[in-house]
Amino acid sequence: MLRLVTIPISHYCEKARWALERAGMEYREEPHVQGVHRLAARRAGGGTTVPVLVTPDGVIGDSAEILAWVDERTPAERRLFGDDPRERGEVERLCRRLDEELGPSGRRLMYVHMLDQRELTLSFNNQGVPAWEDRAIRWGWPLAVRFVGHALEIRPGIEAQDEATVWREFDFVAGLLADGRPHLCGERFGAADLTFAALSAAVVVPPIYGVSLPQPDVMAPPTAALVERAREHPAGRYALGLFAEHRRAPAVGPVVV
Ligand SMILES: N[C@@H](CCC(=O)N[C@@H](CS)C(=O)NCC(=O)O)C(=O)O
Repeated sequence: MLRLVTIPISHYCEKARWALERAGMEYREEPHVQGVHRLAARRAGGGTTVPVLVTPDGVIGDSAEILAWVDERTPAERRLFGDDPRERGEVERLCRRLDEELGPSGRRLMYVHMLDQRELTLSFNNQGVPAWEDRAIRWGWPLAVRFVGHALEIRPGIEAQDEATVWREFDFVAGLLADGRPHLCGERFGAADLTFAALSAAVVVPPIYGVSLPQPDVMAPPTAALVERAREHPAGRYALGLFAEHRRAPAVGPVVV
């Protein structure tokens, strides 16, 4: 069976889960907390980031490559990428932009908010991870905060910069949709849509997701205000609509170990 090494809340991991489940591929998820994920990723044969997908063809340590691998094995009518090479190039360019801009900025922005809300973060961060990892991160919370701060290069004021990047990328996506197109790159739901929706999850915090996420009513007021603003943005509304329409309860779900 396919194995997917994850940090359960990670939006890059959500990209991989969504693609696998949409394609009806059975897989076993191996969720880990931040820090331990590096050991797990390496042990599985990947690099230092998750998701890592272990397949009979080899190990894939990048979410965009996982999408491509899954797509090659998906029936034509369900594929995320079209056949036309020029159109595919455009889709890949857009996905790369989202992976490089929206993904890291939205993630760091939300971490800055959530690391101040220890109890709330612990209530959803550790879903499905081994018991010792859950205990370790609770006990060593200050260390975990330092690890994440270092890994993400969090420094005072960085959240203002990240928030500006998030709104810029949301405006960019809303601009694409403004001509009335049903999806980001064509008539059908595709890789750009899945990538945008999954990566926007850091700020729109969808109620439908691979693991349950806390909703604004339990967040600190500045965090709740950020999420509400993202949800009201035309791009945020688009992302929530994609989750509602295309991220249904999977016929084949992950087997969490
Ligand atoms: N380009 C990679 C980025 C993945 C990524 O940044 N994953 C994060 C989790 S959201 C990670 O593992 N970060 C921890 C680290 O860098 O140690 C992909 O798309 O798979």
